[in-house]
Amino acid sequence: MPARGKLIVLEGLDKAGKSSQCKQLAAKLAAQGLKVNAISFPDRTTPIGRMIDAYLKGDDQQDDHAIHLLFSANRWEVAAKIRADIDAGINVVIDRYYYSGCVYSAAKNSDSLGLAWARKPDEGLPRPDAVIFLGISQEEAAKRGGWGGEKYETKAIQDRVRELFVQLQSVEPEKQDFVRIDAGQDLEEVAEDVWEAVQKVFKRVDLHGEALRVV
Ligand code: 2DT
Ligand code: MG
Repeated sequence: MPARGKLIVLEGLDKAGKSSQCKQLAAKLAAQGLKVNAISFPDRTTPIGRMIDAYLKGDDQQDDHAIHLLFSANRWEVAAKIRADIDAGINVVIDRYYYSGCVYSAAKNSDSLGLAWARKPDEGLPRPDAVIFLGISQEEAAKRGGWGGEKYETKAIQDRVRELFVQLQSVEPEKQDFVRIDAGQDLEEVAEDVWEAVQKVFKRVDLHGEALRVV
């Protein structure tokens, strides 16, 4: 029986280089003759994704809880496809997942929307075999130039997101899943570290015949 696909997530703040690392990782896996499907959240192309896009661009307003649930629903609408891919031996590389979902919502500091509440709607989603966290210092992020004009692209939110990512990674099960990489290095060095981490995950999962878990 062929090995199942692996579920690898890349996470981090804006400007950490997630999208380009995801692309490179998917290309490297494909170059090894492995099947790979690269996706990103939010997926702005679905009807729910279009509502999220309008919210992020400031064209529409949403209650903090309501938009949070839309981000989660945007993952649930592809959850079955992710699971089917993994079962079929296709590796899935994801740019942002429910970790961004938790920290960006909780960064709004609403009393009724903490990390624990934020995590609930995502419980039951396919759990990644590893989450590669591209960590970048404030100074390095600042060097990479300004953010765009979207909803969370302000210093106050980014600072809070940074703190909350640390909090989220300090408790199980997230603690177990996160692999931290210094994304302040040259792109090539970051790509090498990502590749090394991913190879370890492949070995671990295949060696123990680990099944895909749930969040
Ligand atoms: P991109 O810049 O990667 O397109 O993300 N976000 C993302 C949330 O608030 N909740 C989520 O569940 C996800 C996946 C992070 C757009 C912004 O959307 C935020 C940045
Ligand atoms: Mg962004």
